[in-house]
Amino acid sequence: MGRVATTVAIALGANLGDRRAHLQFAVERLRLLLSGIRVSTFIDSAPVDVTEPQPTYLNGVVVGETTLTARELLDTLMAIEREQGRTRVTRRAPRTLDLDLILYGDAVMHEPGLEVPHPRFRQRPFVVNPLREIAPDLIDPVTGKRIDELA
Ligand code: PH2
Ligand code: MG
Ligand code: MG
Repeated sequence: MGRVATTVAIALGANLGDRRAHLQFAVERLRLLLSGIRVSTFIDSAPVDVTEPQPTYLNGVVVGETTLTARELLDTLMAIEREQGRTRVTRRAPRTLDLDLILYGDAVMHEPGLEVPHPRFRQRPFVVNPLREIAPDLIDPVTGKRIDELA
């Protein structure tokens, strides 16, 4: 009995070291994990919601299909972050690689460490704009809107 594949959106961010290499590393890992992968353009983005000045982010979004559960996918994303040298010093500290689960099909989940849709993604152009580029017709299950209606 196979699990049904779920369409997921993952936001990529880096603002330490070779940012493009870090995002490319993540994309290679995600190619092994997801089927039908779509990768957005990477964009420079000024840090938002940070207390101290930080380097500019490079951000992008990947969309694909997985048979992993949301929790399994989240654990795998964190393992990829660690592989790329991510340490968790303080919340929202500069980082080599950040992989955030934005959408997991039409699931709405509020569990410790696992909130989908990502609660702030609608206000974040560095997520919504790359997502619109590759998947304008995905539906945000909270607002019921298409991504290109959010942007
Ligand atoms: N990530 C944050 C906080 N602020 N700002 C930009 N521009 N890009 C990010 O990826 C980002 C941020 C926390 O994960
Ligand atoms: Mg983040
Ligand atoms: Mg994160």
